[in-house]
Amino acid sequence: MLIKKLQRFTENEVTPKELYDNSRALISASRRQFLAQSSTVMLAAGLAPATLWASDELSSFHSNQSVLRSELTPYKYVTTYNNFYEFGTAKSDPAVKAQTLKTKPWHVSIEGEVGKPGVYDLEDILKRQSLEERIYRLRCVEAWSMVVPWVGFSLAAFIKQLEPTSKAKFVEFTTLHDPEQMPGQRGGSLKWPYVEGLRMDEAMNPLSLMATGLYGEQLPNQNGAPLRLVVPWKYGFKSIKSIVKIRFTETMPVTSWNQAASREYGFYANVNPQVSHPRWSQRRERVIGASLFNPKRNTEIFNGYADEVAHLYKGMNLKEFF
Ligand SMILES: Nc1nc2c(c(=O)[nH]1)N[C@H]1C(S)=C(S)[C@@H](COP(=O)(O)O)O[C@H]1N2
Ligand SMILES: [Mo]
Repeated sequence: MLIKKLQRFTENEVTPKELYDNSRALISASRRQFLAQSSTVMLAAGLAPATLWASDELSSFHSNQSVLRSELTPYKYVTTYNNFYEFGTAKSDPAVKAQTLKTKPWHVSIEGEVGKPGVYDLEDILKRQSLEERIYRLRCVEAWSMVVPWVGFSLAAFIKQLEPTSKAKFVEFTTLHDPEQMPGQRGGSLKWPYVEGLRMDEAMNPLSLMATGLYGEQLPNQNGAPLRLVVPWKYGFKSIKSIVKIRFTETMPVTSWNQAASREYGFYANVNPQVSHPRWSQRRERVIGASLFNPKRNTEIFNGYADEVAHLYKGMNLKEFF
């Protein structure tokens, strides 16, 4: 297999140790909360490998992040209440069964309408990206939500480096297909591999994140290690995990959930309290990890990110294109 080496962004390299130390200041706030909320201090004390931080240029938070910070979902829930059907359909399955997934080495194949196709080593991809912490709400179509301090890099910046052609109208993402490692793929809960997609302008929106970590740590396997998408204004199923292929296409990708039940799961899947799932309402959401006395909140249009993304859908009937 041909493994392309990406050119380095900067000449003056900083050592992984320096990068890690610089990043500490940024993550200390979330880590403090993590310490407070984590049942085992040992977990929190475990240091993230230095390679998590590829750059010392960690950008500032989005405006709504200080509000969200007070609502962070405890690490314990973020990493034990998961959807990752490759490891089973129960929420508790991924945390147990994904531990043996081999995430190193990891390669990502870049294909289709793009100037720089090829199979890239994830380590080489990361050398060119600026990692940031971004606090986003993840809203599942099953009507629950959590707030997660993700670590990752801008999908838009990455796409620009890959030089898509003028024919690239959509981006398709594919998860690893390996039934030996992913027991859920031996059964037919979905058609494997898991595929998701975005329109090009959605992918280029500054909110779209390629996540490599959370809570200042490397991404746990159950959360989609070593590389997953996070699109905060869409239902959680768009945020595809353990990505091995990114393909630029002229036509709308055929996505797994849409293919499984097209009446229930649209391609756009924008969070919208006014458009019900055929079998249940999307008006309210259960806050994972919150106290029993405050179990639900009103779901917001575009999951609260309307200022940043509503313009992408101007003139579109959101009931038709759900
Ligand atoms: N490959 C893959 N990606 C996936 C899924 C999956 O089953 N397989 N589940 C999706 C769904 S439905 C949700 S809600 C989120 C859950 O992410 P989390 O477990 O990190 O909270 O992952 C999404 N990404
Ligand atoms: Mo979901």
